[in-house]
Amino acid sequence: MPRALIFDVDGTLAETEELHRAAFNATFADAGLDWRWDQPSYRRLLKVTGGKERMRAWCDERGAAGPDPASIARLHQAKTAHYGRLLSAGALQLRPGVAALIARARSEGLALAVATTTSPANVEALCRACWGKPATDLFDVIAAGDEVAAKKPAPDVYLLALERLGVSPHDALAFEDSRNGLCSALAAGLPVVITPSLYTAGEDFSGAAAVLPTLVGFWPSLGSADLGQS
Ligand code: XBP
Ligand code: MG
Repeated sequence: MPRALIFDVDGTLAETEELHRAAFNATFADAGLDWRWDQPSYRRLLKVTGGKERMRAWCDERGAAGPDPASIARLHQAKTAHYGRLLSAGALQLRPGVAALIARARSEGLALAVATTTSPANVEALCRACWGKPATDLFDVIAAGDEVAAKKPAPDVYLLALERLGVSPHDALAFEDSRNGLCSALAAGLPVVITPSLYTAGEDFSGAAAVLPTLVGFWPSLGSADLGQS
């Protein structure tokens, strides 16, 4: 039985990427840029984790010099504001099984953490939109992409979450939706449950402890080496 559950946010707690994409496109339009990310482009660009890194990759892909790092950071701040507004409009729901798993983990005394590429502001906005509660009411620890040297698939953000939780990887279980996230958690020594999402279905999930369509009915009752529906 794990002592802690560590959740990815985007694609795992909720299908957020279409809202992220809309927020990027609104930001580009506001800035007078002729950039527009359609679904096929975004699928390709999602292999690059992190919004600032994704914009830089887009410029590189087009062979354009693009904005300097400070301008990329300003565009990303504007994108975060758009994303927060879209979330607060209330259209997003948690993926099936997520709320029940987190509620049960809390009631049975497990520690709960987030290990995400996105910002603490976006985690807060999502928790308020989907649970009507601040993130700190739900999660003991939040580890975010800009707090670490290297984003997923590097292990850094999971190692930070483990350090803040004070548990070893063998006593924790990670929940992810993407290959980048899987590689990050595995490299930190964690067993990983995958629920593929809109943009990650069909990726290679070799090494996952389980690949499930949703977390409905999921409870790690037999220990992290033997994961199943209960
Ligand atoms: C998700 C991401 C994030 C979001 C955008 O990766 O890569 O970049 O798409 O968030 P994961 P920001 O689910 O593996 O953590 O724009 O705030 O970076
Ligand atoms: Mg994800």
